[in-house]
Amino acid sequence: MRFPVFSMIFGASLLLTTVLSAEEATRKIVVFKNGVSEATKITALENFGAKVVKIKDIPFINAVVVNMAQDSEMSLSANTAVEFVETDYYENWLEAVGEDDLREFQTTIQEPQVLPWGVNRIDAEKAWRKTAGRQIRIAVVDTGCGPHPDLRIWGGASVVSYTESYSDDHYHGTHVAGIIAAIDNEFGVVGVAPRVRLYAVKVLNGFGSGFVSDVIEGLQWCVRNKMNAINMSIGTYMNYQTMKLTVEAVNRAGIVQVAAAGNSGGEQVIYPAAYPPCLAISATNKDNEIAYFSSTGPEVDFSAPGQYVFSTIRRNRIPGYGILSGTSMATPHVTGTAALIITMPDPNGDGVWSPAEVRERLKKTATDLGDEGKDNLFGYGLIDAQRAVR
Ligand SMILES: [Ca+2]
Ligand SMILES: [Ca+2]
Ligand SMILES: [Ca+2]
Repeated sequence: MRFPVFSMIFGASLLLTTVLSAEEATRKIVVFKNGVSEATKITALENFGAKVVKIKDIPFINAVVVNMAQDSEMSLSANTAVEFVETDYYENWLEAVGEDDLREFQTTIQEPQVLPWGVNRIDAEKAWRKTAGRQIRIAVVDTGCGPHPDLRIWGGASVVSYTESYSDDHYHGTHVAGIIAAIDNEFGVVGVAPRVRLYAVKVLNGFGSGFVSDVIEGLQWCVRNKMNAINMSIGTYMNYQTMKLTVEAVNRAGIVQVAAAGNSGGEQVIYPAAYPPCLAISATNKDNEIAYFSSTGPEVDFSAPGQYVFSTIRRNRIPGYGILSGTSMATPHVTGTAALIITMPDPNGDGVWSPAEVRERLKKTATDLGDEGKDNLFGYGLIDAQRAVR
């Protein structure tokens, strides 16, 4: 006879806590129209009563992230203050290259320092006579970076919910960071631009997953903290309007964005690389051929070494070194080269390298590969750091 009583109390408490069950609730990014006041935003959201729970603000694209019932999206979209509503999916932003993922992980100190083949191939070490990227601010938007004895990290941020730390609890971000900026010392490896100021922006968790709003928030941090260039060795097949708007706004802020074309092995470049403001990077192998895993397509701008790349690793809190393959590894070769370029006098003499000026310099100095001229595999060709700063 006690069962019905228990059931009634249980049912009542369900009603009191929230209307949303895990199945019904979905994270949505609500983008408001320009000029809409804070009060109007709150009213628009409050019209959904208990159904809307504010998660975070993204003033950068005039948006808030909310939890709301799936069936409320249509009515909220129709609100006059609202531009559009998009689902804030949680997904994996790293596409591992099957059997070529993390080889030869070593925790012993690598001595003496080695010049990784990719850094050597783009002749970055020959560019260092002129510049090693001093004072240029580079953000790695990824799983976090380090700590690692071969990386000097100047700062950063974590936008993931479970930690304030931008330390890497995966290994991807640390590997990418080493390709850009591993220190020129007696041990380990050396990056393309070893004197840059490296910033770790942690937008993905230890599984390489995150919400699109986390990536957007990370890019917002890059603008607020005046980065010169952003490395995005991350991507998705989803074409989020919010992500596109963000990439366009970052470009207007004058920040160079370099992104991985993807590891599908097919003709589909992932986002954000496929958005016009981003430099989309495909991967080459040691024979200057397109790597078998590299995504290709008309959106590819440049290619860079991406197979069997040796760099810094941090795994299970232990720093070391290891080999990874992917367009994720090609991308930081270009970001590092962009950093070298930005230290040089800019073409139109206004003292600032616009993203368009950087793109043009890379285009003029790349080594054409494959079919003559720009093509879907290599874009304008293989990056050449030495020529880029000549
Ligand atoms: Ca080193
Ligand atoms: Ca300029
Ligand atoms: Ca070509």
